[in-house]
Amino acid sequence: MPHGRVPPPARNLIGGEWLPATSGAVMPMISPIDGQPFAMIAESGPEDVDAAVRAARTALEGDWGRLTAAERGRLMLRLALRIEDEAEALAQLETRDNGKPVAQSRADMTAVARYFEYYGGAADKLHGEVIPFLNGYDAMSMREPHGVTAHIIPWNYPVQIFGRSVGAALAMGNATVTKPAEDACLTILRIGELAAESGFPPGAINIVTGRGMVAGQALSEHPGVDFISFTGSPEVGQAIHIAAARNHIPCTLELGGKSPQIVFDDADLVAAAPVIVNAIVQNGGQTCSAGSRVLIQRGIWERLTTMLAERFATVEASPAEGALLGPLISARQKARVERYIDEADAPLIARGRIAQDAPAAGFYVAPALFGPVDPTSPIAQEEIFGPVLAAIPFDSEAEAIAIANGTEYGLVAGIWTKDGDRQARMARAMRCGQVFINSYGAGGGIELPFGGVRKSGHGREKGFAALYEFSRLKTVVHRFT
Ligand code: TAP
Repeated sequence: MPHGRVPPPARNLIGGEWLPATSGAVMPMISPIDGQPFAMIAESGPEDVDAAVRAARTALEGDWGRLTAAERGRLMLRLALRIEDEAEALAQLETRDNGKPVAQSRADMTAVARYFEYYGGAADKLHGEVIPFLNGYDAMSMREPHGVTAHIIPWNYPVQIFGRSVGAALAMGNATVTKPAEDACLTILRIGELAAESGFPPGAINIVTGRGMVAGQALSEHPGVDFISFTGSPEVGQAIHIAAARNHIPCTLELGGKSPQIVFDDADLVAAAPVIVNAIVQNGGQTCSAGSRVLIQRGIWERLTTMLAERFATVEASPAEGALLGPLISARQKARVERYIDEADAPLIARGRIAQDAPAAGFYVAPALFGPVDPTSPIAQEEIFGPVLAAIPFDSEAEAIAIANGTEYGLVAGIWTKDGDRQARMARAMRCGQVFINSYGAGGGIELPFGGVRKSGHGREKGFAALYEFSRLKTVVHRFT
């Protein structure tokens, strides 16, 4: 299988150089496809993180900081084209590293190129304002970068999350330090190589691999960091929030969800059923915005659950290129998902299969549809991060709203109804960051501001909104005579 050109063992990208961990420590990468080690990465410590933060600061004070917004944008557009040129090799590497089917890895490469294109094009479009003030004064606001931004990235969509977060930060002139997840980081390292080839000055993009508890924690606590972007679990998100508070710096937290798809009895079920299944099965359900609950109005319960069951039963967890469902990321994640399935306190409506040619040591889990599920039960409340869908019946609109908003999370909601008034009411009633009507955009939408409320986190990434997050406003008042 092609591996891209990451040299084994992969090294950290610090100040434009590829460096091993100062301690010399390395750690193995396990492929989810067959459970076998296939590469080594640097197991970095606080001293490596410190070197990366210093390199970012040096870049801000040097060549990177001196670039105009248009020049930054041009570099980003060049990187987008390099990613497109290398998309197939990157996708193959991502699949080996992360396990997702190649077709889904290809979509991720299209998305990361698009993030650099989108934010590269936006780099010189966000500017300050002149504010009407007193006679004899000019008052204006200007946008500035925070400085050194830290990006702590999970394993589920490594390059997409790298693109959306590092792309927006670079566009606004920040210098970045990324700590990818230890379970999937090789493709981010390869994009680091492409960035260097595209002409990014040393230190604008730094990448340090290693363990979250060591390298991730050192980065989040580093006093030289001015802003943290974190995507991952609520537990670690809370630790990041505390670390940011200790250093008095802002952060964005994107912490997952328990997103509902709400299907009313007038909905187009033929359109809804495949979208509902895809939204929980694609990427193995390891998507923060996965539609992991389906709320079904009682009059269509039988019809829709039958349609969903038919689709679920045909889904195979498989290493095939075009599979809808590949292996999960790790043995730990597989065990976690299987535990939820084994302990589910609801009837099993349908179960998919594991393909016969799936390697026995790979991390495959057959998808499961449960229902009717009590809205208070663990599989209706907790983020499983696997291909497990909880079907919950409801009678009235008010009940649907109460169930939909009745978890600690609030990231995305899908509303399926032809009634325009109900669409408008429901969109307003959802306590979350994104609402899709008669569609569902799990994972998509580069242009669409994205983020949550409560346990799903706060701050917005994607779209133009991210540029506001990754910059700060300065007011300048100029008295003249
Ligand atoms: P996390 O532990 O939250 O990992 C996310 C990122 O944070 C990784 O880069 C991780 O590095 C790093 N990290 C871990 N501990 C850290 C610390 N103390 N300080 C700073 N950074 C730290 O997620 P996970 O263990 O991979 O997955 C656990 C559960 O979290 C999943 O089952 C799922 O429910 C949820 N999750 C949600 C999302 C999204 S998109 N919302 C993504 C992933 C997981 P290492 O990987 O090297 O430890």
